[in-house]
Amino acid sequence: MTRSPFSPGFWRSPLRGPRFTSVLGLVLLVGITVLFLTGLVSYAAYNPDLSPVNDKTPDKGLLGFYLFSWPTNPHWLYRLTQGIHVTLGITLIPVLLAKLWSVVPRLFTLPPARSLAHALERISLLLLVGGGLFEFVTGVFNVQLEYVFPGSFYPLHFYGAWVFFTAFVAHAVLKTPMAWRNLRHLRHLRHSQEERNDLVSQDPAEPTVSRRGALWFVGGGSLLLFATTVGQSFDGPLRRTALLAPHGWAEPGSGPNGFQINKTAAYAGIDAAETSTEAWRLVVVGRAGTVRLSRAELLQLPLHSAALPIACVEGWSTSDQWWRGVRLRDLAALVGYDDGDPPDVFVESLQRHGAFRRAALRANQVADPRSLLALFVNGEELSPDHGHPARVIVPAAPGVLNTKWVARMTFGDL
Ligand SMILES: Nc1nc2c(c(=O)[nH]1)N[C@H]1C(S)=C(S)[C@@H](COP(=O)(O)O)O[C@H]1N2
Ligand SMILES: [Mo]
Repeated sequence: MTRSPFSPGFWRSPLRGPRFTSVLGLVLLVGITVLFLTGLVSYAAYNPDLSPVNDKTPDKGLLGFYLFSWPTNPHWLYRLTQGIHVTLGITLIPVLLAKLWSVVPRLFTLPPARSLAHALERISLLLLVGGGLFEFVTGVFNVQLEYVFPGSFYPLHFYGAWVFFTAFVAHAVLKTPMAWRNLRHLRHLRHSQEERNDLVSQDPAEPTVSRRGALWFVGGGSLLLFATTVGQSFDGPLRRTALLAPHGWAEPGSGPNGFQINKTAAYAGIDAAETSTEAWRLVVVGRAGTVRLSRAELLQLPLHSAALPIACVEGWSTSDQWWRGVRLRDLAALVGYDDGDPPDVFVESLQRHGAFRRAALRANQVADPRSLLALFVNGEELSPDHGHPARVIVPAAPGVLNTKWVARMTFGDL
């Protein structure tokens, strides 16, 4: 039988109906709201107002209305918010797909629009479905293979989120009351009432699975994705359960420096000759001038320790590591900011190419006594891959702001 998807008898699954769609819809209502909020928060955490360095979304205009100074407390803040964003996003994939499957007959309604209002509703659905798929696909690609989007993931995912969420709010306002009613009256919902719904096939095929079974199947899929992703936010044996996480497989080695590495020194093109004690100098610039420090001179400054994690935008994080080095605010004091009120800082690494070779930190991050230019980790010198001879580490900040192989720091309001 070759019926077209536009003909009423084409979609025959007996699972489709308001109940199935309502359950999935309500799960997404909560889940996508959390995704949107944690996403906005993640964007604020980059300090995009410290343009042009950190801002990967120029011309954001009004959409940056809510930006605020990302706090340094609690020190695991970004680890939590971004862990939730990525893990929840991946976990919701089966729910999103099942929801789309449950309403797919509506995609093929003819005529495409019965009235202006109907046309507008369908356009909003296009933004909703297109926007949703777009956000999930770009998100997964970024987590899995960052370089599919050379430098352009941020604007895509950021603007896409606003389009998607606007359509999502409109859809939720229109549909939530009905979805809620459908579920509250689950047991009392008359079969005859259900039948009037356009999602219910008038000529259903034989069921191969119950509705409840189908929901368990979707939930099981989500649970499986969750269980193979969440481990990337932890160390030790748990990390090895993160089969789906891109770094889940890579063994970061053992010993004090044996925690996850994002880009290796070889990848970043760091030349051992440049990082040797003889060659390397830290250049610090501020209103009082420029100071050049050798490693030996840095070691003469007061050294402090802080237990802080690395938490990447990709969702993975490490537990707290013991970093030891010079406070950023002490470095600010060397170049004219010794009044206890340090400014922003622009940090540049030895690396010549690549997106994350430089970053800007806000004054509140510089002022925190746990913010360090670290020389040691867990009692040992930094390894080349973790940023030897010196790297920035800031509490609660996204990993991307923790510049490795630091060569130059410029203090002053950005
Ligand atoms: N110079 C430089 N610093 C960098 C990066 C980089 O590519 N180059 N990557 C950043 C990112 S995205 C993260 S998550 C952390 C990872 O630090 P780790 O490799 O020590 O775990 O380093 C940050 N610092
Ligand atoms: Mo990162």
